Amino acid sequence: MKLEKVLIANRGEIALRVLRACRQLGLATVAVHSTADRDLMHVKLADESICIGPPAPKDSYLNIPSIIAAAESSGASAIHPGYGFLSESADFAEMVEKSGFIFIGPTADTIRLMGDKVSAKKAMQKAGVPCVPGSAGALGDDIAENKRLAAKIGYPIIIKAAGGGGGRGMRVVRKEEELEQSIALTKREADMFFNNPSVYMEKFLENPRHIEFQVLSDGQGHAVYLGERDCSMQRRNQKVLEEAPAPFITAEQRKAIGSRCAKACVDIGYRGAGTFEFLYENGEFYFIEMNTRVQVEHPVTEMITGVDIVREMISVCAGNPLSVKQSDIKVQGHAFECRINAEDPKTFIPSPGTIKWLHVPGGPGVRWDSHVYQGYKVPPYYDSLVGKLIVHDDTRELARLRMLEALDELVLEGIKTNIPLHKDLLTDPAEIRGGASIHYLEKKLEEQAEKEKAAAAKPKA
Ligand code: MV4
Repeated sequence: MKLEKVLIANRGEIALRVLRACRQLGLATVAVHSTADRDLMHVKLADESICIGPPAPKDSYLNIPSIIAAAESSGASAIHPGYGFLSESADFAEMVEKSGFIFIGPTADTIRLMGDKVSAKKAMQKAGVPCVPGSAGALGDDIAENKRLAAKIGYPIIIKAAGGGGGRGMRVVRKEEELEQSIALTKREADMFFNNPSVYMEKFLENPRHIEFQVLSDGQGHAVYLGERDCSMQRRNQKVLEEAPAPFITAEQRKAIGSRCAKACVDIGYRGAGTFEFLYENGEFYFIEMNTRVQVEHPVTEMITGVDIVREMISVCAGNPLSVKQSDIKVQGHAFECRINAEDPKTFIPSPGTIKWLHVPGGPGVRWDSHVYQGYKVPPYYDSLVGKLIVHDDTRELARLRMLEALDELVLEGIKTNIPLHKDLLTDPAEIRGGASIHYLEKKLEEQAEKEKAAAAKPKA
């Protein structure tokens, strides 16, 4: 089928990012939006727009029949799901394809394979991607057998839901006495949350970094890796600051892991943009999950490789072969991304409202991916991301300094933002060094809260 018109089944900055890529490819665009999102920038810019329901995501951005109906009535030929919402719903992808539209992402079967973390791990192991040591598949009911397995792996271990991912449905077990209970509890939660009681076991890594590899694959036998990102700076599974390349990862490591990820894509007939998530500890990479969508933090990879990931994912899903080959791809310089959220920088409580004043930084190597404008009212119904500030420079230190300058120039008034948190983080000795673990930010925030409590309790001299 020829691709002429794309329906964008998302909102906010990613909807605008997809619209820009469509424009560049000469494709017409259809924006679908909730009643709370009539004023979104991409709705104004799209060739057509259709209201698909009330503010609650389940009634609009997660409403499959409404979205398919909008595609029908607008004559769109493809649907781009963005990230979040329906982007990793195999049922949605299947419905889209069965209704005669192109799903801009992998096939429903691939999404299903990767959505089940047990089958994903098996597929990746088979393709030669290094995985966390653990159970060969889902755990059975034989307690003695599970105890033997845990002893062999070595405590601490972690029990994870096969249907989980992104940090939900996991439990760390530190001694054998707790194993039986922990498996039972995790199974019950998994059944409730994911409608799938299946769980598996892994060695628990105490202090890893989160490093992920970006891939692009055309489903016609070609795949490339675009290097890696370090996303270790996170709080409650929400990434805060990302960078590419990952500090202290060598070109040899990049090639060794990246080429295995690309090969795995060819093996499973992967189509579109994808991310292989790894934990990195003591110099070793351990695969944990694959994300089958475009990710929030894709711009840092675009900055260091010069590849337009969103344009390329649309192109390959339209049936074109990859426009880049591995030898074209060079990692150049260093990039950071700060996620700018409408939230209190200390309590993290969301801060929706009207943006009264906006000034965006600029200059060489500065990029602002955002849908917001002066006078725009951030609605309370969705996640609090209002923009992504991305910088690129020749070295990590120059990029860090460039980000600090850009953060100083960025003005967003009328709502609270986490800009102060970013300024603090980018001057933190551990961030200056690079390579902090996934627990660093939460520990730092805890220590800061302790100090403030102590200071408040102390009577003034
Ligand atoms: C782990 C782990 C330690 N050991 N698996 C959390 C999110 C989900 N994607 C996987 N997660 C983890 N899996 C083993 N075997 C620690 C985490 C983890 C984590 C991983 C990435 C980014 C942030 C995290 C925060 C807490 C725990």
